[in-house]
Amino acid sequence: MSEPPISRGFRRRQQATDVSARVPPGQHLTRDFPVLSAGPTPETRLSEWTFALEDGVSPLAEWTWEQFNALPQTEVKVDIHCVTTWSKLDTNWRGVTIDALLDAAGLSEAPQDFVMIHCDGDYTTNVPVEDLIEGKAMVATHYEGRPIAPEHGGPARLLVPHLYFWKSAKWARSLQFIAQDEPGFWESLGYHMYGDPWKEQRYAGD
Ligand SMILES: Nc1nc2c(c(=O)[nH]1)N[C@H]1C(S)=C(S)[C@@H](COP(=O)(O)O)O[C@H]1N2
Ligand SMILES: [Mo]
Repeated sequence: MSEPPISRGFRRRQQATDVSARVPPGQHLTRDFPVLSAGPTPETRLSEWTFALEDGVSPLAEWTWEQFNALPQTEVKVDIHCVTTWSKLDTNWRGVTIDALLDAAGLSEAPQDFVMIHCDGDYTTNVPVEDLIEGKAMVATHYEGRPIAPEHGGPARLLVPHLYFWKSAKWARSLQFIAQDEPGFWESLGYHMYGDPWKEQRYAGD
């Protein structure tokens, strides 16, 4: 099996020479990589792992682990911001962009305007389609050159670095396109529906 092509992706905020200009309001920098999980780390065998796209309740596409890893790969270096106030600069990830997934599914565009991400362990989170396409997000399989550790969302997690990190769903298994925005797990518990760290959209009403 030949290796898939790897490209450099994600437009990012212009690299600020001043590090403090890269830290959103109310955040502080950390060098650690804290683990934040609402439940236990699921153990899904790669032989049973699939990743699916769905339009409402209709299946659109599904990939096995082997098929998923044969899709075009993109590498990014991005800053991440958790709502618990830590931010981490220059994290390196590799995975499959949502554009590449749509392409591989034979879709010229997303069928609906919103997405619910579903995960092993029943975590969900909602993101508008426009925040996932045009190089803004990926389903990542590698962190700092290695497979993502299970506690950090391996084998595959969503990466939407321009929103608070709770949107970067760990153990992601499907993207469900939906017509109306609906709250996911944290959003149902009072967190913001969108979660822009630069606007400090932490809780509903912010
Ligand atoms: N499936 C799943 N994804 C999740 C979470 C979770 O509990 N379950 N926590 C979210 C939150 S609140 C954050 S800050 C990040 C934490 O990712 P990390 O543990 O790799 O730092 O994952 C997000 N994705
Ligand atoms: Mo978080």
